[in-house]
Amino acid sequence: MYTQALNTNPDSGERQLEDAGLAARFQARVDAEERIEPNDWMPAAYRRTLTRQISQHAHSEIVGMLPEGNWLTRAPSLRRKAALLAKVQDECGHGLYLYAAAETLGSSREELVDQLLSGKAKYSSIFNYPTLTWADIGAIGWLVDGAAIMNQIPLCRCSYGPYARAMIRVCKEESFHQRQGYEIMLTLSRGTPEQKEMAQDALNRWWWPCLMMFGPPDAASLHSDTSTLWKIKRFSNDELRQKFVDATVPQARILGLSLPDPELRLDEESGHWRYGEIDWDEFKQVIAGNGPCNRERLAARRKAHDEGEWVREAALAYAQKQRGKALAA
Ligand code: FAQ
Repeated sequence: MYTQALNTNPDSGERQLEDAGLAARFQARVDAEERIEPNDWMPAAYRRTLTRQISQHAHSEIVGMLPEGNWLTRAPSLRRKAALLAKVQDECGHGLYLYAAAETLGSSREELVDQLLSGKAKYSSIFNYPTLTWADIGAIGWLVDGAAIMNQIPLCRCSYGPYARAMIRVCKEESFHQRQGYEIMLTLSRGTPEQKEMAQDALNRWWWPCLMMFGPPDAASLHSDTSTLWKIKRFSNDELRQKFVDATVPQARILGLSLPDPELRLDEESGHWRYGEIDWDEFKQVIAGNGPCNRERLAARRKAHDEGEWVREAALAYAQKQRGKALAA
């Protein structure tokens, strides 16, 4: 184990030599599939990239509650409402584990949340699309959670221990989310012609944004090379996108729904479903803050943050009081 305390005078040549040695040992540990833990020495860039990815992942879970929260009061039955409520609460829990994992890297929760609220930190592009009908809740569970699982299963083997461990529980819960979404789609697609049409319309609107969730094409990915070297990423953006398409096409067929891509075809040789061109301009617009709901989502988060200030203050005062009691005892 190499600790941060080994970093001495930042300007000395000795420090550089020491860092080179530490960096080599760090990489050897990663290559040997050892887990890196919070108190271990790690390169500053590894710490930065993990803080960025984990906190953006946390923000995605928290902002991701908003499109579905919109339907909690309008779920078509008590059973659907209970399942959706449980799902949205799980997402909140995922955000909390992930903020806690990011905090182990040295940034405070307040700093990370400020980055979201100020628009400096990103969150997943997918949550900037509106939920227009009940079928959108089915499409989110089936496709958005399906894409999230595809991306997150490999993160259970990420080199950073706290992130990898958080992902295990998150993935188990996402798998329930995916099934609740698919079941909604199955019910609608076997229902009246209007219900089937509603399911098809939701699929048409969510399909392409879901493919964008995996990030830019490999050639345009900024962080993939280093994240792969450090075993944060185990598969590239395009590899995971392809796995998702291959898994989802047969599911759409069972539903009797068609994917909105005239170029979709099975490549017999490779066994992969080849898909048409993704609109990367739309992706860039959405991550630049100009998607259909970006402003609405951030405004909702800012309002919740402001209105929750008294709760944070009260929780802090209570914790201080408890600590005082424990010290006095
Ligand atoms: N949206 O160099 P890369 C969920 C940014 S959780 C927005 O390829 P990287 C659960 C990227 O940050 C969904 N920005 O980046 C749920 C970078 O910008 P930066 C969230 C995106 O990190 C379900 C720039 O583009 N999941 O859905 C997106 O190596 C239902 C260059 O990209 C995670 O966060 C995007 N889609 O790979 C909740 C998983 N894609 O940071 C509610 C963890 C890329 O330099 C309801 N994250 N960018 O300013 C990851 O696996 C990776 O961060 C990737 C991106 C694969 C997302």
